[in-house]
Amino acid sequence: MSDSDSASPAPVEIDRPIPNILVTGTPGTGKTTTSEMIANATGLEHVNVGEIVKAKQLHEGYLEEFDTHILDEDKLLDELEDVLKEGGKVVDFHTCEIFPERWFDLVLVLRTDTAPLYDRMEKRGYNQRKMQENIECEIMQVVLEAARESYAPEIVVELPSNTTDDIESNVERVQQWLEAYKAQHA
Ligand code: DAT
Repeated sequence: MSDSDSASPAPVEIDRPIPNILVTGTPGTGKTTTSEMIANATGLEHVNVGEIVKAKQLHEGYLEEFDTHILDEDKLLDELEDVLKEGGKVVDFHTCEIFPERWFDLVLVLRTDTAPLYDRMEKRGYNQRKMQENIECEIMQVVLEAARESYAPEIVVELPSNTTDDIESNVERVQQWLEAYKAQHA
């Protein structure tokens, strides 16, 4: 299948002078670290969706077996709609398919090899079940496939996130992309 597969969504043209970027990927791939660095380098504002969900209780309880909160999607979308309408945000979340396509101008999907991903999750104290699920999710490229099904292929970019050098070069790529975007939308 090519990137221009006819089943993929067409690009949604929204004329925002400053773009919104979604940084997504399996937990532990480096979304928060990368988003913070993008924000520091560009002046865009980091929106950590996981933190908002917890702080504003946008969930319907906690699932102990999976060590995760059950997201209240409607409440979350209502909350974020206002935040994102001005543009200029770097949104960091492990799920990408729940958001309206029109919200984002660039979708970065971070990818990490099994060994470093395992180490990072172990350091975080994830239980075995959660680690195994996330490793499988990463190997099966679940988030990448979801991003490709939910957004126009030309705005979805897969980026390696195994080392700190990867983070630096990813941030540089975003800086270059942002300059081009701003020039086009000036
Ligand atoms: P996420 O937000 O995707 O769950 P994170 O940014 O919180 O991930 O990173 C988890 C841990 O892994 C954190 O200690 C920083 C480290 N890390 C993330 N990306 C990395 C990378 N590309 N190289 C080295 N360490 C990384």
